[in-house]
Amino acid sequence: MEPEADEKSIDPECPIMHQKIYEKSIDPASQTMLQKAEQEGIETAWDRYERQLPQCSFGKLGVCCRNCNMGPCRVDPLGKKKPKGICGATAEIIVARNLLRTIAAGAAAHSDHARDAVLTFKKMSEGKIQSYGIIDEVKLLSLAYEYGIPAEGKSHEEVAAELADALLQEFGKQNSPILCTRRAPNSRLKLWTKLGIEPRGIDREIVECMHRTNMGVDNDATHILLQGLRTGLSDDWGGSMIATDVQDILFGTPQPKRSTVNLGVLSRDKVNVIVHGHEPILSEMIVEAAEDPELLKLAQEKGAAGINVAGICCTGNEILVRHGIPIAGAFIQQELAVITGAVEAMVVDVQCIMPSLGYLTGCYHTKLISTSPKADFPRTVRMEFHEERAHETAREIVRVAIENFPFRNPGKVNIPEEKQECVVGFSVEAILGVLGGSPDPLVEAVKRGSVRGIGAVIGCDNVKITHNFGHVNLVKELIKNNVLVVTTGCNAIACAEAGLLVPEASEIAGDGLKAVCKVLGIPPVLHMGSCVDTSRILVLASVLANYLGMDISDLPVAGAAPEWMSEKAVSIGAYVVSSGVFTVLGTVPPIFGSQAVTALLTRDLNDVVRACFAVETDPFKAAYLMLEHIDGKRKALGLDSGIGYNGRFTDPNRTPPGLSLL
Ligand code: SF4
Ligand code: MSK
Repeated sequence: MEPEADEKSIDPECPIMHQKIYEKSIDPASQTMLQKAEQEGIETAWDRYERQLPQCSFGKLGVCCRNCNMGPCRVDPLGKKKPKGICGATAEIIVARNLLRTIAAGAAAHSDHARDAVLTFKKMSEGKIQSYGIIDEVKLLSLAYEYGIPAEGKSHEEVAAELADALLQEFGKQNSPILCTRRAPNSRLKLWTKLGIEPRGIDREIVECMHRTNMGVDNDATHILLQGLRTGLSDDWGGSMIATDVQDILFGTPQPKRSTVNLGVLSRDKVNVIVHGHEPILSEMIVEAAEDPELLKLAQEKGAAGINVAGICCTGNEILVRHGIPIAGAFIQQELAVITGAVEAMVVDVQCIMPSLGYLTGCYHTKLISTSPKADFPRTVRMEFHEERAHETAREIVRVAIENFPFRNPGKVNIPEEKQECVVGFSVEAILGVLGGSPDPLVEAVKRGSVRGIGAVIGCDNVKITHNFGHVNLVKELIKNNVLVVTTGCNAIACAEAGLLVPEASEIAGDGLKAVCKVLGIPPVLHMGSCVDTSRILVLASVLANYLGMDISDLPVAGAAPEWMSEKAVSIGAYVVSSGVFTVLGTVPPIFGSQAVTALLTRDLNDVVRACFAVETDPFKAAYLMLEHIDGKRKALGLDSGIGYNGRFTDPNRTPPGLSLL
């Protein structure tokens, strides 16, 4: 494969192995920090990955089970030597059970995040905490309306209190369905009901997954996987959507704004405070504390020019899309940020935080501050965060960072130059606003073929694929072919780092998309928020489908997760496909130990939920698959599907997705 321009950014003078750094990341800022790590003898996730190789092939195929203590059992996927576990479980059963547990874990992470957001919302509405308030009153009232809560004659706080109780009930409903699913088109809702996968209470679905996969319970792969779809749906149309909505009420619904991303946002002369994790309940308070005049004065007294807050991962995305606070990097860059030697404090809450950070920060002056009652890590400064003392704790955290500034070792500081402008904050409300209040202009652009379709590209980074290679190349291929891209999570950060989140990026888009972006003044890639905000993408799909009177699966829309790694991404995959969107996975899920499960997920699901997965590690081929799918949907709608193809993948006789990996 010929390297593209953005792959050739290695310093030719670098004394260490160019190819190795090149294979780790295509991002120049990350490459600089990887060189620094090697020169300083600092270990990163890539080094630990190399030491893990070869990774266990049973694990990769999904055919190891330790669900009871007769095991662990590892079965032979070809059924020759050890075709069954001790209890008689086949590869098919084991792969399906493992997948169900993964979905449950991912859904639990998203929805427990949502639960905490609702509990904060409830305490705020009852006047028990002072640090939070109602910022988006329109969203409060519209959500109350959805939940059947009359607002007349009540204060906003009273409405919020009733709404909080209604939202909390969504977690524990025993038999009745959760309500956010009503945003989906009727056809989808009917299909879920017919299949018996309309989700009940979010907690109930997750617990049922654990029950079903307990030794000797559910042992039919299809039956097991249907519960996986239902649990995924309870995540998106329950947990994730609730988290997004409540956070919008508390902190504001994102609107387009400019900011900057990448390691170069760290400051040479200010106190650098990085917030990393997922919950804006904390990061919002850190942002406020960093503007406190008393703390700014203290920073000056310590020799700093100010206080610079930057994000990593999705808590970074939350404050980026709402306030334009810069992002220092995505998941895989968390260690690289510390390696700059310029971070006074890395403040973490939950999810996607590497336990390596405590050891790594010990090599620099950085303080790793863990804050969540649920999550601690080796070698942290523990400063537990509770909403009742939110302001005070945030101020104490920022004070610790300031006090640490004089201990920065200038000899160890190397902040990469690279920082990239971006425009972010495209909530569904913001997108409709850009369109003038109605989906019509976008629908018309799709009908004419100026916009071929919509690509939803999301998900993490993964050391198994060159950092940003999958994200950036897949998205570029899509926009070159006139597909408007919506993005969340670490894909959004990757796109921002590659300069794809500015209106000027439409210059590399196809002519149709370029013209639409210019008229609307938008980038060809729209940043919709954190990984939990993937719910916004399905709300947008529902708005379009409802507007057109069709199902989500009829739309020229395709999804992808080019570098996914988290269990949360598996839950997202389950709900996106169950909602009717064909989705390409860019790293290989542990399902190929069972041909039956693989065939179900990559083909037969089409007959069940009218969408399925593909697995394709080459981002150029993945883009081609998405375009093929989008064109197929266009054709079915009677729209022009002969728009042509402008890309790198040209092999029409490719092996069907996934099957080459069996
Ligand atoms: Fe082995 Fe069955 Fe126990 Fe799994 S549940 S560890 S396959 S005996
Ligand atoms: S942070 S879940 S690595 S998107 Fe949401 Fe990024 Fe994936 Fe974590």
